[in-house]
Amino acid sequence: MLCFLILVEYSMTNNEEIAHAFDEIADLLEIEEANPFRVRAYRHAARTLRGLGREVGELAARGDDLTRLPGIGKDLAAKIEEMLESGKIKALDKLHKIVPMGVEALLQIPGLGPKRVKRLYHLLGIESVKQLEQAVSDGRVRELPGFGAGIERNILAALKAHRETEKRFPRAQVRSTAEAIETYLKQASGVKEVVVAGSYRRGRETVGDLDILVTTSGRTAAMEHFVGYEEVDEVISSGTTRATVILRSGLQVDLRVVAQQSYGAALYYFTGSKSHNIQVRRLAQQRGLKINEYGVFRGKRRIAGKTESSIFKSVGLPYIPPELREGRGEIEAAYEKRLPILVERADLKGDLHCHTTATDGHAGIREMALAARRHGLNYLAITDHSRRLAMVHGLDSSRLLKQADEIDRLNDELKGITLLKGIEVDILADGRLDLPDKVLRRLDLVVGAVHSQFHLPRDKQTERILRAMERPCFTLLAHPTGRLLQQREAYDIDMARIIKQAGARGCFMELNSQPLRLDLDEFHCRMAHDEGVMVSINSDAHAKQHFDYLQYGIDQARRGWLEKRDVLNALPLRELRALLRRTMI
Ligand code: DGT
Ligand code: CA
Ligand code: CA
Repeated sequence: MLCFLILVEYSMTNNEEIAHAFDEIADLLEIEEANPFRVRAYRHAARTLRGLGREVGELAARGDDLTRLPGIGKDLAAKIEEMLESGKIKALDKLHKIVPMGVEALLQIPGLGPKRVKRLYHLLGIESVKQLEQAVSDGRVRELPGFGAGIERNILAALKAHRETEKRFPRAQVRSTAEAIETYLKQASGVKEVVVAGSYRRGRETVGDLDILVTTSGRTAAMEHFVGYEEVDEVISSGTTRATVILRSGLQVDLRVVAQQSYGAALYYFTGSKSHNIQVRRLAQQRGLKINEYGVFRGKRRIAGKTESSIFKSVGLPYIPPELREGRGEIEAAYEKRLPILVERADLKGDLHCHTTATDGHAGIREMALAARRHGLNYLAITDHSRRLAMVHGLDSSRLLKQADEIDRLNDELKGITLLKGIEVDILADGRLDLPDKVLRRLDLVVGAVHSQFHLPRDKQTERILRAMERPCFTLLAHPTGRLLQQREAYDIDMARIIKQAGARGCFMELNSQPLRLDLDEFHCRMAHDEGVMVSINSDAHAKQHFDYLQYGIDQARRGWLEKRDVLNALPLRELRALLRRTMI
């Protein structure tokens, strides 16, 4: 709390940020058909601020009367002060709530100012980019006053560009590309460090483009080498210090070449996120420092920049891991020395979800066990599907019990890995489990999952899962939302309620590490962390090599602020067993 007060008290916003906020207010007021004089007043004030030649914060701190600036009345002076003090303006927050988000998004489309957006919204009821596309193709847009065929063409072109920039790639899908480019760039003469920064380094589940940073002694050699990469389809731009290309896969790659002494500053800057960077820049300003991609400066003197740690140190912060840099409270936490110590792959002692040839896996129990051991795991739960999933030959009671006997035999024989007896039991539409309690009780753990009826209404779907969690043997909820990145939406459930209930019931949530699942997502992980509900980071392996997926789960867990103590399968086997016994009620 203390640090939060410090941030507020010294928050130093620059003229451009206030001008930008005023322009936003003007746009939204205009869309809301407010008094044109008010709209104009905000625009005028924004112009004044941009042309001021010195920071308005300095004037305010000196006690100058801001109403003496051209176009700034009492009301606007108060808003400037509000922004200087708190970094935001309540009136703007209010407008954001009134104007639908999709309408605001229309403002981002080139050629659509507030006047045209207002007409689209009020005359045609358009509230999203998607609806705009439909209206254009229906020919409704060109009929509007102030539009016409020329504007329509511009909008179409802008919509096309918009669609392309919207395109994001699952991170796992670009990983091999990122690693191949890294290796390739290291072959250029004079290249020293190569690192992929941006959202990729922050471990986001999808990335918009790759941002690669290179330090080198000979700039042009690195650049020429880069644009000559065989996968490059189109060179968008290339200069001496930066280049942008599009690969054949459609993925954009930005390259920056920096001097060794700026490496830390550039790595820090291009890792982002933007909102994290802006918050740290404010801290720097409070200390009279300037921070950019070349370093941290007091006046003309560079005081930091060689390493990332030096950047954080210069603003009085400990090192913040990239996964946390989203401007979601990590700076306050760092200040108050309560940053989480994020879980690492090496913390995982076992895996509680995998399949074998008994159902839809590609390897037998023994092979899976040996593969898990090679991946450094001490225990592995065998959790094949239950009978309801007939197309994968799901296990009925008798096959399941036979499998349990086989596991007992293998445990006598195998060294360095312990198999646990489990099942991925289907949660039926009414919340019952697909196998009887008396059979489930014979297992070490019961993983419950939804595989059907994805479209139940929110309360029904939530109740269904809550009811399943009430079953006496229920251990953990697998892939809790069922989403598949860019392929299938999460089912509509009240995750806050489910996580709370897991806490009350003493059962657990899965973070499924399959690269297109990553389910729980980062927000849900953080919810679990906040509620003290343990998460099991599982591979859901269907083949020997799938234990590699655990790394993706770890990346996601770190974005969700999870620590070792939040992770069920970071427990040593003995402690895990004790806990599992307690969940059986
Ligand atoms: P993406 O590519 O959409 O998945 O997300 P990022 O975070 O990789 O964003 P990108 O590629 O646009 O920019 C890379 C980093 O560069 C970003 O995380 C922070 C930094 N950056 C870009 N634009 C700005 C800016 O306007 N202000 C500041 N402070 N940093 C920026
Ligand atoms: Ca990027
Ligand atoms: Ca970029």
